Amino acid sequence: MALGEFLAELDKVAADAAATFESVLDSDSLEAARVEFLGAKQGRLKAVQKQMGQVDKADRPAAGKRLNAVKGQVEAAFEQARDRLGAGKSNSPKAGAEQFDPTLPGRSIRQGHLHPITQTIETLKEIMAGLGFSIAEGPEIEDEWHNFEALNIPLVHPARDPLDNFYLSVAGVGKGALLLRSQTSTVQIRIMEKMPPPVRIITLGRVYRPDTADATHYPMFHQMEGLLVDSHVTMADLKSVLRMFATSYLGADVHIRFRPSFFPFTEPSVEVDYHWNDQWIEFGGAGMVDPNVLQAVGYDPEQVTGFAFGLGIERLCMRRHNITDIREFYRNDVRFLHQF
Ligand code: FA5
Repeated sequence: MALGEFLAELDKVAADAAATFESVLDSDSLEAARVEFLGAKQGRLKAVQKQMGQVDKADRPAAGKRLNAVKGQVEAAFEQARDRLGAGKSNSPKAGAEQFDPTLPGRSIRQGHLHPITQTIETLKEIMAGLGFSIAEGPEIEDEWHNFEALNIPLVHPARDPLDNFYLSVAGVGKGALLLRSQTSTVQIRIMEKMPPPVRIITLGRVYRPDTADATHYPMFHQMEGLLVDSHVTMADLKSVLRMFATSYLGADVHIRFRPSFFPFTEPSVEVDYHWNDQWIEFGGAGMVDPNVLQAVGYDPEQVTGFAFGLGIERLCMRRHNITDIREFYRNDVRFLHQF
């Protein structure tokens, strides 16, 4: 076989490969082209290579050199086509360039915002600051002294039942076993232990109870606790502060009522309800601080009296925003959360 004939054959394969790889539209046709030209057994380059043996011996080095050069070109054309399809992910060779249209309006970035309960906490703080209360804080992991004992809840009291609390299995470092606090009343004790009267604080935060979730209960929820201790504090003060708070947060037309109740750490005690959708719904507990509690923190019940309240923050937010199921707050559905 003459060298010229061999080279012509190679040129034909090179030209066909260049045209084919340039026009492949998708990964299937790319693979088909690869097999046609570069296939190890049946590929066209392989077929030309097999003819090398027929070329005159003297011309074989030149033929081999050219064969290698063409092979390099075809491989480069294949790689180029593969990169083009990979980058553009499109059937059109020029699509990668066409996809950027500077005249289209940009996509705006969705801005996040505070969770409705966090927003509610901020609003409640503002209202209570207006009534002269400052903010206090306390830990969510508590010892039995602050969660029960100092609050006049003795060891035998059913509120301490392991089935009604989230006790922790770690060894206690405080007074008694550790648990996730079941009420923010713990912070009353922590504050009174630290400072002498008068006290006028609120504290807002998470509390935990193994309650079954339903429309008005959740195992983790938030409370706002209030505590006012001074000389001559009366139940009338408690009722007017709660009424002022309720009308500020829920509107002047809200109806609230006080029902006699019992808490070990207040005497007398009440529960507070608001009226909503033809029902009375409880949103908090309150009362006059029991003298035993004042004594436990070293205050003199002959000198000072006080009131305390603990309100469910979710229940307040529900009434204000007309949310009928507490579970909405914790489903993490952005369609709900974005409304606030
Ligand atoms: C208490 O937690 C008392 N510490 C309140 C208190 C403070 C009384 C100071 C006297 C003096 P109670 O368990 O009723 O009380 O809860 C208070 C409020 O928390 C309820 O009225 C309700 O609004 C809310 N709450 C209670 N359990 C849940 C729950 N599982 N899910 C959502 N909110 C709840």
